[in-house]
Amino acid sequence: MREFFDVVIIGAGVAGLSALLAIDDSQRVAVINPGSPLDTGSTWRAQGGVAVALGNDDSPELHAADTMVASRHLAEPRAVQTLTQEGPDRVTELLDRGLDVDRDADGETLFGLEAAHCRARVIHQKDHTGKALIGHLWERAKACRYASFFSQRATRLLLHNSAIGGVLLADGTLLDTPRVILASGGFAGLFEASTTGREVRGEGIVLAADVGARVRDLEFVQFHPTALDIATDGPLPLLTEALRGGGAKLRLESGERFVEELRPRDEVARAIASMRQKGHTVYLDLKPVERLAERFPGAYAHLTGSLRGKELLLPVRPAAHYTIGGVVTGLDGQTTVSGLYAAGEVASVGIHGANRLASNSLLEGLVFGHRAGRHAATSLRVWAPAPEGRPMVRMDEGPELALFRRLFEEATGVVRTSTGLARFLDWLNDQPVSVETILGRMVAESALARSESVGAHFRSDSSSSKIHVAG
Ligand code: FUM
Repeated sequence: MREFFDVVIIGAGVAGLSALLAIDDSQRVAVINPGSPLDTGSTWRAQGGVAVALGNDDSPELHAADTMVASRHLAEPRAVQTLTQEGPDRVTELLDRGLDVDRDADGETLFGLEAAHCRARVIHQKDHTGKALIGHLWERAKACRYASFFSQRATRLLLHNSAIGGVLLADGTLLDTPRVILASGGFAGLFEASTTGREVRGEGIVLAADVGARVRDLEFVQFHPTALDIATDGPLPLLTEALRGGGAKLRLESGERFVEELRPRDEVARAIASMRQKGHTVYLDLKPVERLAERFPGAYAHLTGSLRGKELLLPVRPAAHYTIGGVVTGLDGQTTVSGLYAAGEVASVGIHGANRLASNSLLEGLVFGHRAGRHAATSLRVWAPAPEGRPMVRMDEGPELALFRRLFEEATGVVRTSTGLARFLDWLNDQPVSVETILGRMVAESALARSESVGAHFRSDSSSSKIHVAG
C-alpha cells in the first residue's frame, strides 16, 4: 500500500500530539505510533508534572536561569528562553481547554517543588500527571478530522534528492510525504534498569542518522535517583522527585542521611549509586510527606504487599530515565535534512545541556512539538516520490536483547570508564547490526569521546570527577 500525506508525525506522545494540534485542517496528516499513547512511550509514565513559570512569585527569566544552571551552562540560551517564555502560553491553553490539574480550595493551581528549581513551579495531577496530559491531548487528537492514525512502527525514512520523500512502516506500507516530524522519544528503554517502557529504544535517532541528520550529546543520559528497587524484567516504577520536594528523605539502612535530597538529579543519582556500590541499601523515607496517600497515590500503593511497613520506607536505586541528546534541531524543529523535523526527547534543540532540569521535558514537548507542527504545516515543499527502501532490523525481546541491555548499562550507566566503554564497543563488533546495536555504538562512542565529567555524564577515570556525598 502507498498513500500520500502532507505531514507524517512519528510518535504520539506529548511532542507528537502537540505537533498535530498545531496543524490546521487544510493538511492531511498521518500519525504513526506502535499502540495507544495511553500506555506506550514515555509521556503517560510521567509523574511529577510540567515545570512552567505561571506562579505569582515566578517568571520565565527565573525558570530560564534554573534551566541554565542545571544544564551546567551547556544549554543554548535562545532555546531555553523560547521554552520558558512560550511555556506559559502553551500550558494556559491546556488549562483553558480543561486539562485537570491539582488546585487548592480556592481553585488556584498548585505548584510543586522539584530539585534545582528556585520556585515551586511544577503543575501536576497527583503523581500521574503524564496520564492526565496524554489523555487530554489524545481526546483532542482523535477529534482531528485531518489526521489518520497508524498503529505501526516506522522502519526507514526515505529520501529523494537528499530531501524527505517518505516513510516505510513495519507492515510494508509506504507513506509518501515531503515532511516528517520525528517525535518518537529517547532510548532509556535500552538500559537494564529503566523507568521507561522497554519499547523506547531510540529508533528515531537511528532513522534520522541513517538519512544523514546531525545528532549530538548522546552521552548525556539522565538517571533518575529514585526508581523503586524491585526485581522485574520490565521498567522500574518511578518514585517522583516531587516526593523529595514534599520532604521525603534518602536514608541508608542505618537511618543515616548521606546526600541533600534536592541537589541536581545527577548528583543525587551518583550519591545513591556510590552507596549501593559500597553494599548499602538506600531507602526513600516517605514519613515526612504530608497527606501522602492523597497527594501521591501511586507511591503510596507501593507501600502495600511485600513492601508494607510502618516506617514508610521504600528501597530505591537510580535508573535510566531520560536521554538528553538526540537529533539536532533549530527552534522550529528543523533538522539538517530538508523536510525532516524533530521534537521532544528524540530531538536536541539545546534546552538541557549536560543535565535536564526536572519536569522540563513535558514542557519541551508542548512548546517545541507545537513549533515543529506549525512550521512543517506552513513550509513550502516540492515533493517527488522516494525510491523504496528496506526496513531497519529491530531486536526482539529475548535473551540477546537482555544481554545487550546488561552490557550497555555496565558500559554507559551512572559511572563510565574508558576501559568499560572500549570493551562494550569491542563486543558490539561481533554483533549483528540492528537499531539497538547502532544506537549502542553511537552512545558509547560519544561517552568515550567526552573524557571529562560534566552533568549527567560521569567518567570515573577523569581527573575532575568527584561524587557528591555529604559528610
Ligand atoms: O520525578 C519525576 O516526577 C520526574 C520528573 C521528570 O523527569 O521531569
